[in-house]
Amino acid sequence: MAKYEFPKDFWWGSAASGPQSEGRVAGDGKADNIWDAWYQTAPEKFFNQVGPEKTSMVYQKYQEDISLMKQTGHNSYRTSIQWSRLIPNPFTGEVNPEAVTFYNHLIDDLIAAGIEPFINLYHFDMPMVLQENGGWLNREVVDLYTDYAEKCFKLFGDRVKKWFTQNEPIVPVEGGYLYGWHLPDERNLKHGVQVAYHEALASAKAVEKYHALNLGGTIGIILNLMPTYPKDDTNPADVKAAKFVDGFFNRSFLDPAIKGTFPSDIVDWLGEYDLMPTYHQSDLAIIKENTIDLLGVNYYQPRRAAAKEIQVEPEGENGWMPEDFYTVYDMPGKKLNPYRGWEIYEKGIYDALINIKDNYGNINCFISENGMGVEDEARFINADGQINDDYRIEFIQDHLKWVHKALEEGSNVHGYHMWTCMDNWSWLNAYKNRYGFISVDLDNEAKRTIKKSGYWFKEMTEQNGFSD
Ligand code: BGP
Repeated sequence: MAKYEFPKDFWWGSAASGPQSEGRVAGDGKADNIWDAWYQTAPEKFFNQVGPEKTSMVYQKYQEDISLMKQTGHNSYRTSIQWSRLIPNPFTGEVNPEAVTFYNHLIDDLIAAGIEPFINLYHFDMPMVLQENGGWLNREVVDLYTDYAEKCFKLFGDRVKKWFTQNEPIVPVEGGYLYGWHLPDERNLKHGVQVAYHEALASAKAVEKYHALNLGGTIGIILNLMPTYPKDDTNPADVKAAKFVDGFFNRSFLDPAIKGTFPSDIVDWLGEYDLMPTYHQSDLAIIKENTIDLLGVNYYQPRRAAAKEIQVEPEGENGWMPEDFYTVYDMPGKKLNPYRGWEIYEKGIYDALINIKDNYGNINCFISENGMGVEDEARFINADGQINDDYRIEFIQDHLKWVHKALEEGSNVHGYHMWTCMDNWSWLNAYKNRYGFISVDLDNEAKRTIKKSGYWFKEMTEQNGFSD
C-alpha cells in the first residue's frame, strides 16, 4: 500500500468564477458582460438555451455554501470578482455599492470560516460596453482594467492576500478570435495575438499597482497549461511542431508572467508571418519589471502535435490559423473523458509542474483547477439523493499521485483546487457537464447536495493525503 502525504498547510479547496456561479438578481446593479449580451442575441448557441442568469445562485446562497465548503474539507476557495458587477460602467469608474457589500460579505464570511479567499480579477467576463469598443483588442481597455484592479485591491486587499490578475488568458484569444466560443466570435489570428499582448500588459500593470500598494499579499496569474507531446519524439519534425504548439499556447503566457519577456521563437514566427502586435517600446520594461509572485496551474489535458508541411498561403479563408503550422495528433488508445471529449492523462500535471521547476525558477505555484465534467450525473444518484461519483474520486487521486511525485522531486507546489465546488454554469456548455463536489438541483431552487467525492475530499484533506 502506498501512502501519499502532503505538506502541512497545503491549500485544499476548489475554484469557481463570478460569472459562472453568482447569477443575476433584480436590482443588484450588475451591467451586462459579453455572456449576458451574447445570450440575449444568440440563445441557441448555449446548451439547452440556458444562459448565464441561471447559475448556482451563489449570490443568494453564499452563506450556505461556505458551510458546505467546510463540510467538504476546504481551507481555501477561489472565485472571481465580476468587473461588470463592481464597476457597471468602466468609463466612469463608479463603484456599485451593492457589489461591494456582496464581496465584503463573501470575503469576510469565508475568512471567518477559516477558508482563505483567492480572488481573481478577470475570468472571461469582458463588460459589454467595453467589448462594444473592441474589448481587449483596444489598448484603452488595458488602463481601464488596471483602474478596476486597483479599486479591487483598495477595497478588499486588507483581507484578501492572494490575488490573480486573469484566468487562462489564452482562452479569450482562442474563444474570441480563433474558434468561436466567445464574443466577438471572429476568426483573426492577428487580432488574437494583439489581445494576448494587451492581456499580458494589463496583467503586468495590475501586478505593478498591487506591489506599489504594499498590502502584504501575493499576486499571480492562472494559466491553463497543456504540456505538449510530439507524435513521435524521435522525429525532429514532430518535435518542432510540438515546440511551436507549446510556444504559442503555453510559453507565450508563462514567459511574460514569470520572466517578463516573450519567447523568442514565437516572436520570430510572429515577425515572419506578419502577426506582430502593435506595442509601445516602454511597455516592455513594464512587463519585464512586474512579474508575478505565484502561479496558478489549471490542468485538464495535454496537447499532442505532429508535423505539418507549411504552405505559402493560409489553408482557410480567414488567414493564418495556428493549425496551419502543426497537425493535431489524435493519439490512438488515449484515455478520454467521454462527456467533455477531453483526454485524461494524469502524468501531464506532473510534467507541467516539473517544467515550472526546471524552466521557470521553481516559482511558487499550486494546482488552481483540475476536474472532470460529467453529463447526466443525476443517473448516479442513490436512494439518499447523493451522487455516487467514484469516477471523480479516482480522477482526483490519480492526479494527486503525480502532484505528490512532483513535490517529492522538489516542485514548489502548494495546493490543489478542484474545479469546482457547486455544479456551475459552463459558458456555451451551460449545465451539460457537472464538475462540482456538490450537486445543484436547478429545478428546485438550486438545492445543494454533497456528492460522495465531497465527503471523500473532506476525509482526505483532514489526513492531508490518502493511501491506496
Ligand atoms: C476552465 C475554465 C473554467 C471552467 C473549466 C471547465 O478552462 O477556467 O471556467 O469552465 O475550464 O470547462 P468547461 O466548463 O468548458 O467544461
